[in-house]
Amino acid sequence: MEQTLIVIKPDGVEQKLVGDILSRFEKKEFNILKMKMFNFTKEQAEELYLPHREKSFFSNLVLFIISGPVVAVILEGSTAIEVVRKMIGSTKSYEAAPGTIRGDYGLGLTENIIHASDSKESFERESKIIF
Ligand code: FUP
Repeated sequence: MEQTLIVIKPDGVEQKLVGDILSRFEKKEFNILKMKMFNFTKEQAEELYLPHREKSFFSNLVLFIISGPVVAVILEGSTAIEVVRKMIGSTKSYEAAPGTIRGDYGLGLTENIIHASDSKESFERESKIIF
């Protein structure tokens, strides 16, 4: 069994997608191990997106993720990291395949509904910031 972290971003919460998104992961047989709704502080957000600190979109990304409440969840299941990444879809929502979360709910890039850890190392680092 493997664990991964998802964060439903402020646009996902605003669009009332929390139930639908959690339902997808539950139907896929993931266990919900931890869950919390909260607002990121600027410091936490900068820490989360540290790997992107040199990118031009960094400050917009931080401003967006602190703009409203988010829901963070630790999921557990077989090859969770890879499967959850497949279920969320491509970073650019307008390119994400239909049937994926980003593919089904929006066209944004910075505002792309959901975050999911992309490796074991990211999961360890990111979940410590939040839980
Ligand atoms: P992902 O792992 O799919 O969330 O994507 P990345 O780690 O590459 O990017 C992290 C976040 O930065 C994405 F959720 C969206 C945002 N981003 C932008 O705002 N502009 C860009 O050009 C690329 C990414």
